[in-house]
Amino acid sequence: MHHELKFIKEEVEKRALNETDKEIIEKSILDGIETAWDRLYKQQPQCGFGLLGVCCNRCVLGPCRIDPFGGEPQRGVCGATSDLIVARNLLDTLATGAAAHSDHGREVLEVLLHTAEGKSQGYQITDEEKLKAVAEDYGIKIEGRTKEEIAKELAVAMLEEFGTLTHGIKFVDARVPEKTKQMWQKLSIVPRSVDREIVEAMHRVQMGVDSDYVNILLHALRTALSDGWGGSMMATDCSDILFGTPTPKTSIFNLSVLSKDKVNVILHGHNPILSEMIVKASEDPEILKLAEQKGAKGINLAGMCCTGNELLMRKGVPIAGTLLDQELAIVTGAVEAMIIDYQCIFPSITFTASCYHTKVISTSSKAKFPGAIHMEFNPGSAYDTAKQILRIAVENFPNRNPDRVKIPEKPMKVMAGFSEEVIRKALGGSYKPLIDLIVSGKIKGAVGIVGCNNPKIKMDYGHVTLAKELIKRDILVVETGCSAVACGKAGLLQPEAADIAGEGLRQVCKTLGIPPVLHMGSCVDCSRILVMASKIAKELGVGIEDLPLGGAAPEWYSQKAVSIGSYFVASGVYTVLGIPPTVMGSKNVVELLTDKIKGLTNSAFAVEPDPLKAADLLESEIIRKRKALGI
Ligand code: BF8
Repeated sequence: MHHELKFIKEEVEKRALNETDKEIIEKSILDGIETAWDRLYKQQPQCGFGLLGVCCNRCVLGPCRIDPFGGEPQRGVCGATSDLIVARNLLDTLATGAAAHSDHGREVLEVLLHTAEGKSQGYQITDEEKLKAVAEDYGIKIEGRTKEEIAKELAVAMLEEFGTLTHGIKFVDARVPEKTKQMWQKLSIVPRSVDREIVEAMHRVQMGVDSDYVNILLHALRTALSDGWGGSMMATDCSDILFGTPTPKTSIFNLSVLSKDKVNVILHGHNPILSEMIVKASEDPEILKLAEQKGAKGINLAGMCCTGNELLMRKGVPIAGTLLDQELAIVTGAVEAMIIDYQCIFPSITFTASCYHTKVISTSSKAKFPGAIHMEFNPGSAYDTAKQILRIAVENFPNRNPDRVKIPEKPMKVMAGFSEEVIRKALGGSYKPLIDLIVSGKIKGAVGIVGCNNPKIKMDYGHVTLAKELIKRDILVVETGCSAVACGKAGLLQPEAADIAGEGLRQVCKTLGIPPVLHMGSCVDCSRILVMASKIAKELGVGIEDLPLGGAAPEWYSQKAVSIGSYFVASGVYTVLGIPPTVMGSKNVVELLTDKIKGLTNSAFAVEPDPLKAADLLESEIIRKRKALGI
């Protein structure tokens, strides 16, 4: 028994950095619940061909694979080499991610359109100022028109842009610095439309279409740009128009945010369309009364993954955790309902829930989960559905078994809500003060740390270690997605975290009362980072590729992260990955992405699992760019 406990403690230490996570991981082991860590273990050894990217399963001439050691076979049945197989796989992966972000964006646009037409229930246009600013980028007339008229024209223009006949994305014209755009024009990678690049990617990976790995990778960059400057940016901006542009707010993070005596509802997924309405319905007197009748002290909402980030940024809703917390939240035994939309939801979640009293409620027709209660969500009846969903959660409260409940008791305070607009306004309306700080060297540069958790890395270790190391070196950190949540759990999203920053950055943060790690939102909100970079570049009269910036995804897992990393690199931002992408089976592809691309976009990918070494790489790149700018 003693041995067994020691083994559990060791296992828990290996899995996570955060104490509250560790508490519940231990419970998961004691309760005999299978989690992603166990499934990763059972998958060992993972397929070597797959890890290197040299396995091709796209047609039934195969499946084929290439001998990575140079022996036979060196070609698939169709004749594809390792370069081609790797590049095709990468384009496929990236297009999947770009499609995920952009399809989410399209759904937000549809709700904006319905709202402008008065056909949605419970939604309204909240941020008129942002609506007008975005409409201006689209060349839409503002004077003398109602917000609904403007919003309708904007939503239609954006929806049209998904497959536009005009061969262009407006945000690219309106927002990308001229020099960066010229760089893309030279490479023929200016994105033409969101759907077109993704569909063309699917076309090119068909056998017998694109067989040149360089050509494929260039199209991959173009597809990624259609996500970053297209689908994702539309998702961010129209969510702001509907629900408000984020402003600074405080909240709390980690599994301790679950309540002992209220109905706990987790909102998991990505799209704010549903979850915003749940927030509204959670204040409905009818629902609150029902909760009281069932013996609960109210409704406690907690976010998870990027839906969590969306709600935190605009409403200050607490966040229970990241990708790897989804199963742990259920293991607390205190969750009445987990409401899901799409993306990053483990297909096993309903199985986990079946071991406790938790009900999983799916809401999107494109993301059904066997074992979940499906309650389709439509803008026309949004509020009614939100109430119905909450009723199920409340009715489930009496089924909670107090003997199986364990909720950690150390919530971590965070400050979040740093939209580009807020940062700019705090600086007095322009980036001049920030530029001065960078020129003076008080702040050396900035790095966007983004992306997921991955059980291949001790949960949060990569994000937190890298962020701490960068701020120590006077490099400002901006974050989105699960990375921001990881750093929030570690206390880095508080103004007090400036104490561990380098002297220059510390002074700046203390003066402004901000944390040294700024939470800028969900993963589609990486577009906020792009906008910020582009505004700084424009003020300086340079391209984004000239700025002392970096990107990192220390614990990424998702296809979406491949798209984000690629639009960062294509936009000129050097990006370090903590997990190798499945491209190592082609020396040529690796060389292009980590080296030769520098001559094209003044940036590149690097792979570095050790966050301390990743910090070295990012710092030296920032110094290189500073020198080139003469600062
Ligand atoms: O879209 S960071 S695990 S939740 S993919 Fe998923 Fe990764 Fe989290 Fe946000 Ni983004």
